[in-house]
Amino acid sequence: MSQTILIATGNPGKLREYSEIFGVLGVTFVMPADVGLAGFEPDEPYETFVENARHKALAYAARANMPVVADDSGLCIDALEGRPGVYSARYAGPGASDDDRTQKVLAELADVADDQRGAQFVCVSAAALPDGTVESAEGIVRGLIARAPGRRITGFGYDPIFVPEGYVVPFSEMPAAEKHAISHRGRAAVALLPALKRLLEDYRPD
Ligand code: ITT
Repeated sequence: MSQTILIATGNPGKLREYSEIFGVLGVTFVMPADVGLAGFEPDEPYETFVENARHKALAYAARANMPVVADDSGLCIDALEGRPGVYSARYAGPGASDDDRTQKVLAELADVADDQRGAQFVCVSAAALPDGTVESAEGIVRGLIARAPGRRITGFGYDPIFVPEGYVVPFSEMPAAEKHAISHRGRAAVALLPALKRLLEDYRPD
């Protein structure tokens, strides 16, 4: 695959992860700042990951006039009836940090027993063309919410409190490639790949 794709996100953690995931797959990519879209923030008006991901991808593709990959993702906690879910980025209000959001989640789960701390990261990865064509795929990874945050060595966001099923350390303490091999984003990106290849084959720049 030799064409250029815009990794369409304002989140530096996601940017790095898509660069790593697609780097392995041999795709050429550019970032929003490379095409004059640093600071572009399409709205996320929907209640589902898939609708928001497709909407975001289409908004970036129309603005950048090139193929894009975007995602909508978040942490869905069983004991919180799926929260923060699609509100993961905004969970502790405007101006809050990743640490503020993880602390808010830990406080909400303070009285929740160890065997009730199940959760899943969900990611819908969407590829879009400027003509309005859009494809998407979902990835999920299940795990447990830790009692206290681990060290922030890799990853971003809620990684220090998410211990994937079958592991004893949180995502934030795993080598990046090991996270991508099982993560919601890694799985969504790999599942999207056949459709992404088709889109790029059909794409004719105007
Ligand atoms: P863009 O819309 O610009 O892509 P965003 O951060 O606002 O950036 P989302 O609305 O999809 O993106 O929010 C996803 C949030 O879910 C993200 O900000 C993190 O808080 C959390 N999240 C998603 N994937 C994660 C991961 O792999 N590790 C840790 N937290 C993650």
